[in-house]
Amino acid sequence: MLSFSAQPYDYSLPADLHQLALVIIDMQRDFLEPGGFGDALGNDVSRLQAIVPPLKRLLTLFRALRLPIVHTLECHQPDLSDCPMSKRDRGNGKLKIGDEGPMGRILILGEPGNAIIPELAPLPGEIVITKPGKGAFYATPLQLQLQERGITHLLLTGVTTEVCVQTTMREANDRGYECLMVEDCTESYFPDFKQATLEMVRAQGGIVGWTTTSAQIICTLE
Ligand code: C5J
Repeated sequence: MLSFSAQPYDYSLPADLHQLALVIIDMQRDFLEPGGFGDALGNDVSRLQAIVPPLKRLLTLFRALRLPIVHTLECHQPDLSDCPMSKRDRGNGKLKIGDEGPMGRILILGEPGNAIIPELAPLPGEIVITKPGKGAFYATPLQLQLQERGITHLLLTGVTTEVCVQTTMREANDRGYECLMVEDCTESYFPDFKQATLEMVRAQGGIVGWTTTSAQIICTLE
């Protein structure tokens, strides 16, 4: 069985690598570009760009090896029927979910700003999950899609580390998946929150799972 160095201890890959999926959370213009949801909440969105090159390398390797890939998008229906008022009303920004912004309506499915950034755009055959919440299992068919493919191991990447990535990882951990967060392929608007999340995940013998770098994964799988 293949394994590689991770924290808090080595991560073992499944005997059949097709049981391992790369999960890319919310790499959308809404979070990475000025004028989107992240910007409307008052964040410096430029920080998130740093993870695009290593994440692209990991994605390219998964594509070359024909291993499962999951993309998620945080989004709402145009009529906001899946957006709790508590979520829409939260915050003091000028623009709220559903309002017209420079890239179209904020966090609305199908709007230009809601799309995944072009560098990481999904290809046909890759799983794409649209989700109204922070966790990718809440109100989505993700678990069914993973079960249908026999997927047991998940590499968690994307943005933001302590919100949608960590929430999804905790949901997956409770459902029995062997989860690993890829340190240089996830980012937060708040560096301290990212660091704290990595430490939380791997504390207590890996209470939520493992963390490691994309280099460890790539040199094991290549
Ligand atoms: C947020 C996310 N931060 N993708 N969403 O609202 O982390």
